[in-house]
Amino acid sequence: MMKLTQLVAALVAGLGFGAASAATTPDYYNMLNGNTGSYEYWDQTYSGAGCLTCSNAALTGGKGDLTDGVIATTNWFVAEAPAGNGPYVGWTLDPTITFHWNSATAISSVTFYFDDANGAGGVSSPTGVVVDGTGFAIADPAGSAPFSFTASGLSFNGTDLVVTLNRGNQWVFLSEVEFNNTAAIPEPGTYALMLAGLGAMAAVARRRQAR
Ligand SMILES: [Ca+2]
Ligand SMILES: [Ca+2]
Ligand SMILES: [Ca+2]
Repeated sequence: MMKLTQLVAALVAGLGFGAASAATTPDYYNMLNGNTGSYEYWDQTYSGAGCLTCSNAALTGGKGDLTDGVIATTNWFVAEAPAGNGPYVGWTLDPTITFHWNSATAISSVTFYFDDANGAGGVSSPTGVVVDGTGFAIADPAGSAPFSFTASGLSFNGTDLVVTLNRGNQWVFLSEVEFNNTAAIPEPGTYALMLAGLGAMAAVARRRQAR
């Protein structure tokens, strides 16, 4: 039988002290490739199937610019010049992206990293995103710098998270998408109750041993 000290240790470990938020990365994402403009705003490092140098080609089963950890810090006309193989994927349609996990995954928030550019070259912040069927409006930030938007309060738990970006201009430019799950951490009062319960169990166990 498990000793009481081991039981307490196991319970404390199971509660996950300090683990308030967990990032998760999808196993792959499916979408239509970006477009050609002054340069080529494709997802050229994409690891799956599809034409990496064709505008709006179906890309399936891989990962690339959107989940490589590289977040653009300058506008498209700086980050993409002159080759167009930079950190962004840029579209002249409202892209729908399906992010896939091989096993069911809980997600409570999704953060998008967009360019703003205030209309330079037809690139502006999007008017909103739809995440797992829920619409989120995005206000055009003051200034023209790249920015992030977090869709929070989600209760997704599954393998395929569908996202649609709604353009505010001719183009939408996206460089990264991050996924997080904020675990439900018991409040301190819960711990106190549990410890009191364990204390009572220990007292009972001691009494039984004494008999
Ligand atoms: Ca990236
Ligand atoms: Ca790119
Ligand atoms: Ca702006």
